[in-house]
Amino acid sequence: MTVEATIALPVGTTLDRFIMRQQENFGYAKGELSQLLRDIALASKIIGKEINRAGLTDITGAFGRENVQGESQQKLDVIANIRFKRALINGGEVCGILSEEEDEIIQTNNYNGKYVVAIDPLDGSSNIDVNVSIGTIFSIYRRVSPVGTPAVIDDFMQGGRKQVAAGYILYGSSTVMVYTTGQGVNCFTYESSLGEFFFSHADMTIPSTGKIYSVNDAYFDEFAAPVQTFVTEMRRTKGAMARYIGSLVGDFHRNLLKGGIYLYPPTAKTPHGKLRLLYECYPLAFVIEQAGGRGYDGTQDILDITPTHVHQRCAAYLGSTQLIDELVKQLNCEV
Ligand code: P6P
Repeated sequence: MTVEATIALPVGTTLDRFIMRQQENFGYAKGELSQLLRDIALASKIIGKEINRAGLTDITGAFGRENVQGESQQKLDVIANIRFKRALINGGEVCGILSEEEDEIIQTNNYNGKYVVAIDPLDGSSNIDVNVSIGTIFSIYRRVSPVGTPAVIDDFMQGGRKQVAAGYILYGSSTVMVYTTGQGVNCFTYESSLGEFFFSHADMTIPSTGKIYSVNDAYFDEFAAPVQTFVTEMRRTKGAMARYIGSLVGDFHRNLLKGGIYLYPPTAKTPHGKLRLLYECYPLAFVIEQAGGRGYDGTQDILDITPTHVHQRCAAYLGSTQLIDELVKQLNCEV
């Protein structure tokens, strides 16, 4: 290493520089998707700052309204929704947004925007008040409606395999942005003193198996017998670890790094599953497949599900390929 490098260590590759370099791999790219990813990163920096100060400002707790899911909105759910909408509207690349927090698709009036975004602005927000990691999940499609017109529902209903990019931001012990454009999965860690995301994990790959299983044990008796058998087998695995923090992005990210499986099976309260297809399961299934894992809904790969409603839910099993394959075997032998 040269003297210069030892006395002035390189700080690393910023997200912006990485995106620009990746853009060169897309012949047709004119920078719109790059700008869109930067817009998402900008909003996440602002949200991350507000989350980290939540205890000092009056933005914890319930907002006093329910969202389209009938769930009590936390104040930070509303703030995150506003921040991401504003960043995407002002960025100009997006003609429409589907947000977990709003019933209808949001028209940005950027009729020339070539993309639409489906987003869960802040997932797991009930954990904010107890300082547990939370996250943003996003999914990006090229629009199918004509440029120069408003976004339409069909722009969002193309199916998981039509996503052009997807990922998440995890506001945890550090803030990381993980995303894929179909060329593998890369992770960027936020350096708040510089206000930049820096390239920290290249080409993330989930171990082909693992000992971690993430499921809400309180619902065990409501799970279908094959799922109960799978969980019981996991419990008996030597070195098995039950890890469930009630925050999807946190559980997903840990399992992506260490190997394991996240399960949200149908329950009595959520017979079709709890997680939402368009802005939770599709994007995370895209990431996990790109990282060499698998996302399954109990009958098919999540990315192959044909969407029927923008806020529809699905059962979700996300993780290491060998664990999902074992679960599939259990489910099929039930049939
Ligand atoms: P339960 C948060 O509401 C969420 O959507 C995910 O972040 C989390 O994994 C799951 O629900 C927790 O649900 O029913 O176990 O509390």
